Amino acid sequence: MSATTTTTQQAQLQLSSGAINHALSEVVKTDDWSDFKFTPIRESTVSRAMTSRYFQDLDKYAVSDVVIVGAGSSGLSAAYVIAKNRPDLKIAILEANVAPGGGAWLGGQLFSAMIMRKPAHLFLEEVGVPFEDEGDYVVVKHAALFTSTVLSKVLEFPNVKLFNATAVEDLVTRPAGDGTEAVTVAGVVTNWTLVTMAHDLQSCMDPNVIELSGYKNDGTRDASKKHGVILSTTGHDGPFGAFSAKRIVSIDKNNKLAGMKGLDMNNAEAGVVKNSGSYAGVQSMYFAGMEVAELSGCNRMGPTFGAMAVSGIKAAEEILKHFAE
Ligand code: AHZ
Repeated sequence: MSATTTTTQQAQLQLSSGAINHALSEVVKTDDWSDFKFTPIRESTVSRAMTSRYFQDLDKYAVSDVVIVGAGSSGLSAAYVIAKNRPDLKIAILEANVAPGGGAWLGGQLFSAMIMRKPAHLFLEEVGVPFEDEGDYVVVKHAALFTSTVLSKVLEFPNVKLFNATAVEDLVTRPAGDGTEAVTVAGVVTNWTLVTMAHDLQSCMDPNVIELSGYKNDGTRDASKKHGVILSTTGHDGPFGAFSAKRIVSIDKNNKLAGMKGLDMNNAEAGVVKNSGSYAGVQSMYFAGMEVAELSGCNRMGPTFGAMAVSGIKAAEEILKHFAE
């Protein structure tokens, strides 16, 4: 404790007059806050505390083992499972929005409650989200409780970095090396979202990249290492949504974007889960969540979120198997 801190605290140490307990009770002993002070700080110290860490993270995650594109309910669920099982993997999450969470801050339309069909409630139990049990389905009292809980757990893992306000605007590709025209993904092309949205207004705002692990300087695979993977969970089509699905079908000549079908809860949730995971056409590419519906032509489910968590878990399991083999 610095001398200044001690002086500040001593000045504030007065006899407690009431029984109100809060985090500062030991520092502020009465309800008179007139002398309250913070420890001193230079403005530049605040800048450096943020920027040094951010640039260290950019450096550390310039080569990542798992790149998750999109921090909605499916991407965050997958991130949780991968980070929990493999603390040695570097996991970068890219989220175009300032606020991570995608559409899972509300249960549907403007309603608070989030519905999950069983057995997705087992994921809620694991991460510690309380719910009401309605028999075949469960209800979380507010979707924000699900999202904030999973998000907080994911961000606590030391091997996860969330880069928000950062859009993926292309994929890094390399020849698959099998003598055909096939390609593999080897990273993502990133930019500040506001720049991505304003490219037409600026003459040149070149992007940055995050490369997948397991490549040599000449761009060929290092056979002695496991190569990294991209998991795309950018949701259904929209201003940003279905980003990698749209890009990948323009790269993979053998596939077409099937397009999300109309709402059918029962078929949609099973369909998204079954079709989530690795993408057959392009090595190292995985999908989960509603982006799968666009890619594989599944129905949409509307406001039931079980398939988001479970497709994230399934894709995570396949990715974990890849790194375990
Ligand atoms: O901002 C997007 C959102 O947070 C982000 N994203 C999209 N494109 C991106 C890009 N770079 C970086 N190019 C990008 N981030 O991806 C996130 C997607 O979250 P989401 O909640 O939209 O998708 P999800 O598949 O995880 O959950 C979908 C929830 C839905 S939609 C639906 C229906 O319409 O019927 N039903 C459910 C349960």
